[in-house]
Amino acid sequence: MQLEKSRIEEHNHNHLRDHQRKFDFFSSSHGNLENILKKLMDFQVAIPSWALGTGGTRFARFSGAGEPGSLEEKIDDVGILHALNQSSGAISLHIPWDIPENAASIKSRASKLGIKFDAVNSNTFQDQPGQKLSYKFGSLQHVDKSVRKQAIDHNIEVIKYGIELGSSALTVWLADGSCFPGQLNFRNAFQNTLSGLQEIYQALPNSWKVFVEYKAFEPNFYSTTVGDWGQSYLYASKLGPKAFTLVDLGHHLPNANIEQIVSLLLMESKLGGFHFNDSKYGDDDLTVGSIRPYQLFLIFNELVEGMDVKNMNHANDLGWMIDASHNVKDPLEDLLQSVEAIKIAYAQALLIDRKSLTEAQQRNDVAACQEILQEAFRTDTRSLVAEARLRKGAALKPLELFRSLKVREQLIKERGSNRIATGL
Ligand SMILES: [Mn+2]
Repeated sequence: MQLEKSRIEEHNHNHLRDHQRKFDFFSSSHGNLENILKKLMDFQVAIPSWALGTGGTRFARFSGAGEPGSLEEKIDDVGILHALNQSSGAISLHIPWDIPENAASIKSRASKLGIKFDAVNSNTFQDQPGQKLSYKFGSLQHVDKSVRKQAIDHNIEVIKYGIELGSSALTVWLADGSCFPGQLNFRNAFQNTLSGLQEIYQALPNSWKVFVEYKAFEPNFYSTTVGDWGQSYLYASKLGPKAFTLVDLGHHLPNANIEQIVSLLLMESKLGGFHFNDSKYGDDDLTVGSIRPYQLFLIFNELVEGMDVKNMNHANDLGWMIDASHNVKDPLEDLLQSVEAIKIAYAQALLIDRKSLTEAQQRNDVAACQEILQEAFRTDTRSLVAEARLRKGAALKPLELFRSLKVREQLIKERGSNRIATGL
């Protein structure tokens, strides 16, 4: 299904007076907002193809209904999100879950909906039906050269699919590691992984980037071969200028200072992109901003400051992606909430009084530093984010419109209640 423009206009018309009152009040205390509005309008967050269906845990998966059963339907779902918020203009595909059988037709379907292809993701963390060799004991780190070769070939194949779709980045997340002390020679595992990544790097087109994503633990519980940002940074540095670290918010040990990691990676020009999500205990893959919105704001504070120092384009110079799993919510509703949370935090970070903060830092005025940051964090930026949406022809209240148009009910009618999306 596709959303008719007139339904969005009707919805906005009904909410316009209320919105205008709130936005006028906001503007009256914030001066010229045109620059910030422009940045908010440009900022797009890629939707992961694997998050459009219901996720599960290792215990159970409780299917939703009307899930997308093909890559075409997944693109349609992102089209619905993008029509509602004009902030989800990209999709990040996972191979082999979303192999584009006919790249030209997939591309044109996406482009009609205003959707581009963000980073493509390889998968060597599970065995596929008919696969020759197993990844049970790792992929690029494996002691057996032929398993490593199979994993390298897969990544190169993923790049080829990405080229056909107009993507320009490859994300590599490896589950490689060990579950017990003594299982693995750490240095050999690192060297094997590095040499595999080097071969994959050789296959990257000039305009491409490769993102090396790290994760502290799980599915391996004793060691992970790309376990933290230091290890990812080491790989990315040894690989070369097209290699970067990818930060997934859920992939750290508890209480890690992610904003500091972000700041230093940016300083070294080695931050490639983001997987947004939120968590309470581990890699929970929850809705962005649902548990720790202050952390999200502090991360955006470092992003905005660090990108501005380097004159980077906020919208395009890093990869912005969601990586989440929706076990109990409607995936599309959850994704609307996540994109909204990202834009609220980004807007708050854009409002920080940088000059005063720098001056307060210089005089070691710790209380003032905190006041300045929290002044921005406690600002309700929802009307600002809504104004940016309105100007792009999106809905003032995306989630409300999603519900009042009965989008999910329509998708169930079209697709049935038993369709299960490909993915985890
Ligand atoms: Mn991730």
